[in-house]
Amino acid sequence: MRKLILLTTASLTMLAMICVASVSAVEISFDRYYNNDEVTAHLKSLNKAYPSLTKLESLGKTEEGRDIWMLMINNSKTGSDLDKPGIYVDGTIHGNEIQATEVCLYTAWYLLDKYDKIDKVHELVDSRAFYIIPTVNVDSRARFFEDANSYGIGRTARVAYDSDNDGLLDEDGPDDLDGDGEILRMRIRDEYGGWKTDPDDSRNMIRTKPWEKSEWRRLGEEGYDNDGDGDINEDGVGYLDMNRNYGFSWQPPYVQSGAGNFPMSAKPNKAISDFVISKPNICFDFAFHNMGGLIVRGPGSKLAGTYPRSDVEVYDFFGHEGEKILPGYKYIIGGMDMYTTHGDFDEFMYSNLGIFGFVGELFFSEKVEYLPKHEDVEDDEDAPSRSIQKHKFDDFVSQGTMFRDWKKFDHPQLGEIEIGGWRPFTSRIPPTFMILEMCHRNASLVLFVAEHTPDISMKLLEVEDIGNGLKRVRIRVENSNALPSLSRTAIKRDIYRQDMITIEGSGLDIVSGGIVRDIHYDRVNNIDHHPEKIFTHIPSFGKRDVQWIVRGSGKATIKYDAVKAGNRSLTISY
Ligand SMILES: [Ca+2]
Ligand SMILES: [Ca+2]
Ligand SMILES: [Ca+2]
Ligand SMILES: [Ca+2]
Ligand SMILES: [Zn+2]
Repeated sequence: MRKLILLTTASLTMLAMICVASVSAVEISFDRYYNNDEVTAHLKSLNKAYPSLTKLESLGKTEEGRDIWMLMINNSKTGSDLDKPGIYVDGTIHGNEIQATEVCLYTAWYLLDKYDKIDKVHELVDSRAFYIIPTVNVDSRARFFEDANSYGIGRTARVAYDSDNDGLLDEDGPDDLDGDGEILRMRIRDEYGGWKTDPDDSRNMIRTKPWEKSEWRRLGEEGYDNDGDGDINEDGVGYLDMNRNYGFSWQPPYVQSGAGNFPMSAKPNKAISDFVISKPNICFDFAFHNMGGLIVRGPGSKLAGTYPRSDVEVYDFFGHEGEKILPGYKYIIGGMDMYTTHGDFDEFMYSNLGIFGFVGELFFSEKVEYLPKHEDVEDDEDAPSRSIQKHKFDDFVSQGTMFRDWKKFDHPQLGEIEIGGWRPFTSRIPPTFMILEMCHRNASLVLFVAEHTPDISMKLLEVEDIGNGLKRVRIRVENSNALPSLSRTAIKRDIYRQDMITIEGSGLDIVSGGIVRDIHYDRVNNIDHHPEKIFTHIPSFGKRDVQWIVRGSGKATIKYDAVKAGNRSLTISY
């Protein structure tokens, strides 16, 4: 018997060895939504399974004392993260936009799990640093799972605010009247209420025409008048919108709703801004939200001005490719094509720190509509309304799990009402069977941008004897990728030191040095002081030619040292 067990163990080990190539060190299935404890556990497992590739750090505590986790993916064997171009990814700054966390978690998992399986991923992880903060608004996302909730509740930071100026803070938010664990909608019979039952589907309501009698008035989310002031749900939790609380062109709440009392007043905002400032190597940031199926760039408001042409070209390069990686998504400009925002993360990153970035608005409502072919709908006036199509999708694809039909409830303040509507994990959030594709395609855009962080190479163009014991040394510094070593905004606003190209060698006597302005006309911008040290930047898919006039002969080392594009060196003989 004992022998048999040993034999079985041995064959199991062998089987495990055979399977090792396809097995994941950390198994995470992306067919459900994970609550905060589960997300934390996944991050800890990834960190434990990939100790030399990851560092898991709490950037600080939220208002309710939860950790704000940041998973750094950087191969410590290939150097410090600060010496590599960095990509920043975060999600769920709006606490009810929960799937953004899954996209971040998937991106982290994919980079690590595929490190030894896909050459391209291996190369990316070895040469770039990734900073992934799956959940910014940890408190509200955690409560989205824990509390009675609705798809529309939980955008705010957990900072009390007197929304109705009655001297009481957060005294009257929605209540789960019928105790089913969900906050749905209320309606009451009212012949002047503006709504009637849809004859095509009794679950649906449609607006009445001005001359028609109504059946229903809509009363918003379930709730009582908790403080007896005559209003229901007039002052729920918050409202501080962390994506209006960042420090570029912050505007007070009477201009920008949800701005908070001062910039970075919410704890995650302060923690994250301190963090990004400590990582000047970040070249690009992604902030995932829902919804709309959008790839959004700034400017988010007129106060940010217009972006320089060369930076717009970089944005367009990624945006247009992004629309193909993410079918159905549109690449847009936030402040022009959507609405004006002040104090948002994206503008803070670009206008204050000169860092390119996208807001990813995950998921769009057409994904949960029961659409016949698009052309048919446009020509067909009898096509069912969008809300009926959503009901049909629920009936036939989600098996009726998305909507709760109206039922009577005896409200102590309103009398007989009805409660029903779209349930919490619907509407802004895709059904669970759609999670994996959403995650993979969005992670693919992150990887595409990561591939295009500046990749600098140097080559010797010439060492030319120009007489009188002098030699002309020319080198070319090239960037084969789309992201420049510094954005135009970073250069214009002098946010970072520029890239440094130095030449040194024992006995090297440098007469002059500078950037070759025009190689064909032989024009050089010589610098006045310290010609051994030249400051510049390398454009998107561009180059810089550098020249030194030196005396004598020997060996010299040329070094390129950049804040966002890493370091390179080249040894030459002259
Ligand atoms: Ca109040
Ligand atoms: Ca309820
Ligand atoms: Ca009230
Ligand atoms: Ca009140
Ligand atoms: Zn959002």
